[in-house]
Amino acid sequence: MTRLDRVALREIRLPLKEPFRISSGVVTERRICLLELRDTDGQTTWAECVAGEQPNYSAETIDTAWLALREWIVPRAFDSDIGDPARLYAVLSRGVCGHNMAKAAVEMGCWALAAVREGVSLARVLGGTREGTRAAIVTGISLGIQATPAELVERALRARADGFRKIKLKIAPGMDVPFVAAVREALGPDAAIMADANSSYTPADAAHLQALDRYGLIMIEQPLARDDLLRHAALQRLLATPLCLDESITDVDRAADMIELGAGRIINIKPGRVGGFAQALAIHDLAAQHGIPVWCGGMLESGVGRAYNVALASLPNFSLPSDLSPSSRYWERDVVTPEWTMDADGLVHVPLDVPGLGVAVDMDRIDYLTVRRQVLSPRARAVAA
Ligand code: OSB
Ligand code: MG
Repeated sequence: MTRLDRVALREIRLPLKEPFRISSGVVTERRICLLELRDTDGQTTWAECVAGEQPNYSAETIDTAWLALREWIVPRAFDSDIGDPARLYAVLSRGVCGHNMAKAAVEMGCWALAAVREGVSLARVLGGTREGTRAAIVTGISLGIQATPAELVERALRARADGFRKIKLKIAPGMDVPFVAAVREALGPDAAIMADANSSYTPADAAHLQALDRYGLIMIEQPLARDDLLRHAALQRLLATPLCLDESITDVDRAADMIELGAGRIINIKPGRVGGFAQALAIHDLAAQHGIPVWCGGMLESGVGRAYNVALASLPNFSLPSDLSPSSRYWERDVVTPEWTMDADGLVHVPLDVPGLGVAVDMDRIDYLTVRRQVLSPRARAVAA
């Protein structure tokens, strides 16, 4: 039996190089909750809770996650055998609705602890018996909404020159067709371009969204409300462009619903959004059975959260480029060594043969960025504030 022995929560503040704007809000500095986990074998690792500062992407925020971790999720984890991390999601979900990102932080940390105990990489643990683990991830970039099409084109050209293999444009009503048209015109017909609306349209916009069909987007991500699979299905029937769902897919059952309803043809898997790796793996496998491609989305993670996404994206059905940009796209300096890098072919290499996360945290950097800390232990829930 392996148990968690100590979980230390920290909030760090990491300024983005450039503000990141989506349809529902803008981020200039990431407030990130990091967890340091220790098990009863004395092994340690780090994890990241991907919740943002505002409840605009989902209901969770860093502050709700901190509360949920301290009050319900970490205490449940302390009472559980973490030897088989695949079983943890069900344990953490018993009597706790929602709070997927908070659950995921602990659950994924326990997968990393299992990797450390076994002396293998997280990617190997996740790959398990599946064939076709990738040694490198084909990477795309997610470009925030810009003031003008010209500014978006400038960033898209730079992204292509840097080697990114997919360019995602954030769109919103009033910031869509001319922006997409300008980027398509500048990059030419072969560039892999997609748009992400973050739920900013309604079914009344269907005719307007049909205008995007002529730009050859590889997909349109999450045009409608998060809990609206039915209307996504109706919209998909009106569009030639495949829909990809992000916010809507909160667990494997929602993925099954999407497939049955025809509400989308591609899934963006973010392990934080679905409560961790057990659900992410289930979605990956279900999608593979149905011929639905998946790719790994990002939540502007630090190098810690990125290690988890890189490991996940090494699975075989991650067949489209993932939003796993290198550290330098986001930060002046990341919190891990080595930092995450991308080569000129747009590949991020998976540290397949390094035990655990494959990167070390830079303790001095994390201490410098920390604004609050709370240590939780099975003996005394909150040891130090
Ligand atoms: O919808 O994919 C999204 C960031 C914050 C919230 C939602 C989304 C995003 C991104 C960022 O697109 C992608 C990245 O981390 O590079
Ligand atoms: Mg998205």
